[in-house]
Parts: sequence; C-alpha cells; structure tokens
Amino acid sequence: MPVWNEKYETMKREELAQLQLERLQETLIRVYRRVSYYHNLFNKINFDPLDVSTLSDLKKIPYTTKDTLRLAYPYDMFAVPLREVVRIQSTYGTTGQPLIVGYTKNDIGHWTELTARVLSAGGVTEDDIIQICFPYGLFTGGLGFHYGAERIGASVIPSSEADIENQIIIMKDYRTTALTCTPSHAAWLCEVLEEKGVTPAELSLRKGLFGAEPWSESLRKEIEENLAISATDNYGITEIIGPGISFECANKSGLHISEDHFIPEIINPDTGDVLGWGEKGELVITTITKEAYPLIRYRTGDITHLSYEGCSCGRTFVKMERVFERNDDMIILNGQNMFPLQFEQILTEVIGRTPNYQLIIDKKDNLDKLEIQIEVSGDFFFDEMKKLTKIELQIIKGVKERFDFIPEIKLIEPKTIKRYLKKQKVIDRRYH
Ligand code: DLL
Repeated sequence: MPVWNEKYETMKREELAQLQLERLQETLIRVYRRVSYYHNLFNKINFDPLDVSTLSDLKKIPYTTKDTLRLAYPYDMFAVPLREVVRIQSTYGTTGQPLIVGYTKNDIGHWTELTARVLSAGGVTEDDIIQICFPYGLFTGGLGFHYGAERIGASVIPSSEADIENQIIIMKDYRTTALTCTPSHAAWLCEVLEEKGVTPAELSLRKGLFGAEPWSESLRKEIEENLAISATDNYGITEIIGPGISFECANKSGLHISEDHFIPEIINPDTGDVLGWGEKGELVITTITKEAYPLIRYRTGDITHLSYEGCSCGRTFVKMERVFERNDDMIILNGQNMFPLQFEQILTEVIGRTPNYQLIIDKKDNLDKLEIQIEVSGDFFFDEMKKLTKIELQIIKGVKERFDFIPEIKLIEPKTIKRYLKKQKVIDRRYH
C-alpha cells in the first residue's frame, strides 16, 4: 500500500523528535497567550513556555480533562477569535454537555491531510469509488473523511445516513469499491445483504475502513468474509480533531499515530504517572499543529499501549494497540457515545427515585444490544402486570427519544444487583 506522505510518515525518529519539539514550543506559547485556562494554569505552576527545551518538559504540565472542556463551553478553550474559525464540529449531541471544537483554515488543511493518510493506508487511491456512510454533520466522521478522500482523488459518494436499503442500491449500482463507516454499520450491512441474498461477488467492494468505536478481531473477520474485503481500523476523537489520529496499515498490527501532529503518552489512569514504552494505560495526547483548539496532555480515557518496533510498511510513527477499553464510564453503542448517568436520569424520572440498576451490553447478530436491569421494590411485583409494562414502556420511550435505539428492560427483585461503584454500572460482554 502506498504511503500518502513519505516525508513525514517515514521520517527518522531524531528528525521527528526535533519537529515535535519545535511544534510543541509554538503550541505552548500559543495556548499561554490565547487560552485563559492555560494562561492561568502555567502561571499557577510557574511554567514558562519560552523555557521549553526538550520534549520531556511537557511532563511538567498537568493533564487536561473532558471536565475542563465542558466547563469552557462553548468557546473558552478556543485559541483564535471566531472570525478565524471556518468550521465548528461537536461531540455527537448525546451527552448532556457537548464539546465544541473549532478549526481554522489551516486546521482543516491538516485534518484533510490526516484523513488522506488513513484512507491511503487502508488502500484507497484515486481509482476508488468510496462510499462514506458516516453521518455528515456535527459528528466528525462524514466531513473528516470526505475531504481526505477528495484530496486523494477518489470518487466520493457522501451517502451519509441514507437508509440501509438505499446504501445497498448505491453500493451495487455505483460500483462502490471502498466503504467507510462504523464497524456496527458494516455488520448491519452484512446482515441486510444476506437477507436480500446479495453476494459479495455482485458488489465491487474491496476495502473497508472502520472506526469510531471498539470492534473485535472476530467481527473484523466476519466483515472481511461477508463483504470479501480487507478491513482496517482507524481511531479518532472529536476534541482532538476527529478521525485521523491513528490508523492501521495493511499489516494490521497496531495503529500508526501521526506523530508530526500529535504527541502521545501513556499514563497510569489511577496515579497519573507516565508509563514506560510498551506499558498499558490511558492514552494522553498533545496536539502540536492545531490553531483553533489546541489541547495539552489531554486524557482520552482510552486504554492502550504504544509500540516503537517499526513496521514493514516503512512508516516510522509509533503504533498504538487497538482500543477495546476505556478508563471512564463512557460507553459506545452502535457508534453513539453515552454515559450511565444519562440512563440513570431517565430511570429516575420514570420510577420517581434513583433505582439500583445495571447496563448489560452484548452483541447480537453483530449489533450492540443493551439490557437495562432495574431493581424494583417487592411491592411493584404485587402490582398488576399493566403497571410494570407501563414502566418498561416509559423507560424504552425515554431511551428511544434520547438515543434513538430500543433497549431491553428487565425489572428484577431488590438486592439482586451487587452495589457496584459507578464505574462498574456497565457490564460489557462484547469484546471478551
Ligand atoms: O468517534 C471520531 C471518529 C470518526 C473516529 C470516524 C474514527 C472514525 P468521538 O465521537 O468523539 O469521535 O468518539 C471518540 O470513540 O475516545 C474512543 O473511545 C472511541 N473510538 C474512536 N475510534 C475508535 C476505534 C469519533 N477505532 C471515542 N477503536 C474515543 C476503538 C474508538 N474506539
């Protein structure tokens, strides 16, 4: 597979480290001058960005968390005035408080370069017809890949959220060769294709680039077999840029992080200590080219480890292991990010108090399924069936309105569920 940008993607480590240092210095000066949160923070810890002379000076700065970004809603973390911002994206709108991210013209240029790298590593060339089935909108998947695919010169079909039947018609008739979407969407496509009796031989698909949520190796195999494609993983986060942070090459042995734009670190999520090479922990990212929304030592919540072993594809960028786990309680169901607290709010509204509950997540027919188990007092069970059914329906309605999917509800006897800590409200059986 071709390397999109040989100059940067195959740069020698010493040169890359020098480039990172220069870009880091610029970024730190920028945030000190332009973002009051960082200005106050640096003053508080007596950190002068002009004194930064090595990459390890970065370690002197405390981490930035999602909570910091939430408090800065809507624009307080922006490092440029709004007149320099040419695009605004945000987290998908399922969490109570979305995070708003801005891009300058240069940021969009970099983002385009980064998604072009992802696509290129997944085998997309100017000869491809690529169908983008990520939503185009506030979510970064659609527009992020759109620009990258156009930069490569592929023929882009922005089919976005068209219904699945139409996606298949388009795929068949327009002779789509490459597909990008969430792995859950790809799995759903497989199912509908099978129902309709459409075989991969009737399609022109050759490659699939999937990301935005964890997916197992076994699901990768199934998708590859059912669609007769090669499937690669790619990783991104809205706050950092969207898709384009890291990506698999044809070797599928970890995701290369575009280190000329991002400095990764791995930390112990409990103590905050920086871990050594190869150790598993929470990924922390510092952006070093972003103008509108630079982030310093941002805690991603994602658990992984880094490998500097090199890769036969020629890229010198560090590789991160695929992400299957998070450190916080965020869950991703069929591509939507959500938090247990959001379910708790719905349950409390319906039941009139906060019940003891548990979210059980599993895969059924390759789609994420959620069962909400709720303890209700003994009296409830003496009530008529009608009342219980009403409660179940109200909860389903609440979840449907908020997240647009239907959970299964199981009302159970008190003291059935162990008193878990908040973090363990979720039992995720998808990847084990
Ligand atoms: O999911 C951006 C994106 C769009 C990535 C399209 C790839 C393709 P958010 O909605 O902010 O952004 O979700 C970010 O999703 O912290 C991870 O927990 C998870 N995630 C993203 N990609 C992967 C992946 C987009 N390949 C959060 N594997 C991240 C596992 C992933 N988890």
